[in-house]
Amino acid sequence: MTIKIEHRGEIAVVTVDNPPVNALSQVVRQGLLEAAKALDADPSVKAIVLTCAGRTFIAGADVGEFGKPPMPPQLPDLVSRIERAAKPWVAAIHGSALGGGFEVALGCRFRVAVPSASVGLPEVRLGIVPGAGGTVRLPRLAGVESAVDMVTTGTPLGARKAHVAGLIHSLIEDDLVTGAVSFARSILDRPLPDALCDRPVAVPPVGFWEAAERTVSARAKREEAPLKALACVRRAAETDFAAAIAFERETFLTLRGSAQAAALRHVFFAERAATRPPELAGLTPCMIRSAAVIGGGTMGAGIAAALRDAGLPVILVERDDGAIERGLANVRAIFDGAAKRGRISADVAAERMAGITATTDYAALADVDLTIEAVFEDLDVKRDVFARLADNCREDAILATNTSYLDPARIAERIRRPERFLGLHFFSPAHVMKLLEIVPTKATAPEVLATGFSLARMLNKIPVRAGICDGFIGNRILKITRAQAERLLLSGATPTAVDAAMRAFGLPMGPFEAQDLGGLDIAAFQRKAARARGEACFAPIADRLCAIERYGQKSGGGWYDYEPGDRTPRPSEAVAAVIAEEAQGSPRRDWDEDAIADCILWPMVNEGARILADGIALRPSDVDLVKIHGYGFPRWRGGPMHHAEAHGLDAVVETLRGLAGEGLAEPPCDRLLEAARRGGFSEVRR
Ligand code: 3H9
Repeated sequence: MTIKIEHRGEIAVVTVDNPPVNALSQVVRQGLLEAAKALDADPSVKAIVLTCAGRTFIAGADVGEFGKPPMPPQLPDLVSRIERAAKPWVAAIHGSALGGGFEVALGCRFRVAVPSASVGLPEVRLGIVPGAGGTVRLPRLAGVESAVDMVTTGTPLGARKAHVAGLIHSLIEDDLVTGAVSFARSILDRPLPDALCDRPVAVPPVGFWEAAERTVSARAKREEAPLKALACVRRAAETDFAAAIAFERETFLTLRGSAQAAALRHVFFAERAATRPPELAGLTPCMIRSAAVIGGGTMGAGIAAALRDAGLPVILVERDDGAIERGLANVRAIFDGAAKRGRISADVAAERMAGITATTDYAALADVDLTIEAVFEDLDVKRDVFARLADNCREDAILATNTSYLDPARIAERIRRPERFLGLHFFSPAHVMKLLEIVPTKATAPEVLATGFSLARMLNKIPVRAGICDGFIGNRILKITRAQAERLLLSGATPTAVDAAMRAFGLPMGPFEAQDLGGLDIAAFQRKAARARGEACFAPIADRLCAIERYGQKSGGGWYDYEPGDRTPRPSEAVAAVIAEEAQGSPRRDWDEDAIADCILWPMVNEGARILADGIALRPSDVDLVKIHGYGFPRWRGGPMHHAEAHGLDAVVETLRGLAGEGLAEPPCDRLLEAARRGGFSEVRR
């Protein structure tokens, strides 16, 4: 039974049981509406406790229903019915009361919660605004400032803070339902507070809305929902309850059908599917209770910090005492930075650091469950590390490499029990970036692969399985992006125009600014290695810039010039001269922002399709997650594959054919053509 009613004396306990997260699907709405009516009519009931079975309170509307025609009863009507019930409802919250779940709780006259619970209105993260009175009731309860903050960021509030802010009436330390029933009894002979719909909204100070609009629009960049959510709260403050509810509902319904909401829903489900790939269902991952990181450079230090953030004790291995000092300093800088920014306290920073032991002695790794190698990208150096790991670690310890370009299978060639080996490709800075490419070799045992996914969950990262090829999924596409960016320069665009177009598309920075920030030397080093393997690499201008030691910001100039101590990119005459020389004889054309974006994006999608055809990525949504979480592709565009589908694959194919005709891109690959014929990548199953 989805809705269960039980009587504890004069208190009725209504339990929602709709796994996994008690989403408000039609049957839940219907059941709650009927319960509200029945309990109003039952003279033995004086108050109602609303609680949920399983891991959480109601986590929101059923997002899976958003693409379908709405089915009655509507959530706003249910919330009003509970709010106007003849007897007081008490929401008893554990886990998360989110979105529609929190809106139901706001319809209840009282809210109690366990201290570990959280409440919030995360709708903007799905490209929508609350649609059942959240933006209208919350300012009446919490004040306009708090409501604006919660509604426009979507960030939930922990129960303790929510209690202080007056959103929760009481914290229940012991059994939630027992505590909630006692609470309900305690309010029976007291006058009831006004329902939220009957309360006024306190007027904010002069200039508040203008300041909020500036803050929200700067943060939202080109996302539509946060500013619309702000407009809803403003309407709640400036009109009566019914008019504000109508405005919110209209905004919700319009946004629900928007391209951004569709993209964000796609990402929402892709992220959840990524953590539990169906092909690994039923496998038991190995326990990870301790870890070691080999190499304390930027990557190694970031990985060590991520492991410590997840509570694992970490051994950091380096070559000598000097390298140990530098490695520890790198990790310390991460925790000190987090403490400075207020993300963690100084005590927590010290505790994280105390959990790291540094050594040069591989014998110290005799009992670790997991080792992650993050040393120099050189096959022999890495093989040497793994030979030592194999000699010193337990037979069942998992041995992982963080290589970004080398073939993990070749790194593992000589180790004993290669089934415990896999690639775990972190992105820099590893303690921040959400993406983890998990790269099994043919020998990797299924349980070891499954452990990669469970580790990602421990580290709060998005795992994506990648096959072995140059650059795996992400860097293979990055190579195409960079080549396209250079093709644009050779045919008449400037670095400034290309970067501006990609920022206008929604990327945090353009391809040339990004290279200047990261350093051109890293890619040059990789091209050198690739050419030594006999592979062709297209980077005529970047090669010339590296030859004159223009490596980016670190050398005072790269694609742009920089003034000392200033990171503002300035167009460079030296670079313009190199481009002009390299472009001699190439046909030139005019480029506007859209054409530039097409020339970069559609070849990325074409490569994504090839990656699928090669089995390097298993799902188009995996390619999307890689670009969003590893490379800053705008989440509200849904990733390149979703974006291409939403744009129309026929149009993508046509543009690619045009670019290929001008020598500016590869023609569409078979997989892309097939997807275009079938109307989407997901339809193409092998
Ligand atoms: C809304 O409420 C609009 C209203 O204002 C207006 C209406 C008129 N729907 O994350 P997990 C599934 S908008 C459907 O791994 P956790 C999820 O796909 C909504 N399904 O668990 C997964 O399925 P599977 C506002 C949902 O314990 C499974 O549940 N609410 C929904 O790590 C487990 O998910 C939100 O945005 C949903 N709403 O975290 C809250 N939510 O097992 C979104 C989850 O088949 N949800 N699923 O892969 C969350 O933030 C987390 O799920 C939560 C639990 C924190 C609750």
